[in-house]
Amino acid sequence: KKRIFSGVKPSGDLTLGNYLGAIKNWATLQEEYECFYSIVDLHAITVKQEPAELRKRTLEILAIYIASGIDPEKCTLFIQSHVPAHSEASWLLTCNTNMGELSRMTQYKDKTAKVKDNEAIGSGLFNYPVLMTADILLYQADAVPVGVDQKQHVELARDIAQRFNSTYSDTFVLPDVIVPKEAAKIMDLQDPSRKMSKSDDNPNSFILIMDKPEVIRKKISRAVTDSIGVVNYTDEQPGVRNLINILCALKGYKPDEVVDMFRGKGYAEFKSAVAEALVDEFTPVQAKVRELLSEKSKLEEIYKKGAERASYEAQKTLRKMQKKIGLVPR
Ligand code: AQP
Repeated sequence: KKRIFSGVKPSGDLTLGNYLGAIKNWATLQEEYECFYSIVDLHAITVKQEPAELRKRTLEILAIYIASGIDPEKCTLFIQSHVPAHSEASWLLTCNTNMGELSRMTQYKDKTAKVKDNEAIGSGLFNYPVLMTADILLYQADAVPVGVDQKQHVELARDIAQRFNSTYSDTFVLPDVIVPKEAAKIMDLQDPSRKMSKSDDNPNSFILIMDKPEVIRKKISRAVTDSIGVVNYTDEQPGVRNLINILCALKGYKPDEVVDMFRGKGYAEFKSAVAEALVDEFTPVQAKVRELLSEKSKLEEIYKKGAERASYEAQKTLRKMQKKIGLVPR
């Protein structure tokens, strides 16, 4: 079986973007691949986190993975910081990465665009893609399923792997990207030119996986559309197009089918169909999350077993890296 690695960072409560762009797709892939899925807490701390919140959220995300259909018997589920090889490999790779290539990463540019002063930008944010490279390469992943926003980081991981291989001899598998079709990029409900992000300040801009039905309905009814008033799938109507994408990803429709379904109908009716599709999708997930969180020892067993299995694979690769670089074996 080919292998995949992916993760979500617990930097906020998970959104519909994380669900459709990542987690839902991961559940499908587990049948075909050997999967390593992580909660990448070391990535979350590239920006300030409230410690108690971070701890709580990390476990909630593990519960969300399982409630969304990811089977801990089939996949290795683990918390990134439980496998120290990630931090160690990250340093070894940092020393094989240039400032130039990191400066070109659009996520870094986006996240720092509004910050005028270099003193206010954490260096972790700059080095983030190197840690992500370590995550991927340690497991010799053949592929990495991510939303389009993360594609550039996976390409960088591939470049770094290639460079390491040619400097020190063949060490890493070169990872490919797997991007889901309809849900590659879910946009912000208030500004459909931006992607939906869990760390956005305005809660109306995103739907959370754990949002209550009435909150989901309210947020969708407030989603920005346009004054054209016709449900169409075009660049001129990015808000409507985003809602069509969401409906398609949830219900398996094609965009044209949705356009046909809502011909002659208003936005209110269309939005209410989107909201109900979301409520139908998330209600059972939320119930399962609550059940899992009430049995903490079960979750603990899952992440401990996961860390053990992940460590075994990660250590193998780390030892190879250390040896090739010239570090004396213990
Ligand atoms: N809007 C999105 N549409 C599709 N996929 C998305 N992903 C994130 N947002 C969307 C995918 O979710 C996975 C986990 O992402 P992450 O948590 O590691 O980081 P991110 O991409 O930076 O996600 P956020 O929600 O935007 O977090 P913040 O706001 O903290 O930076 C990835 O596969 C990503 O593609």
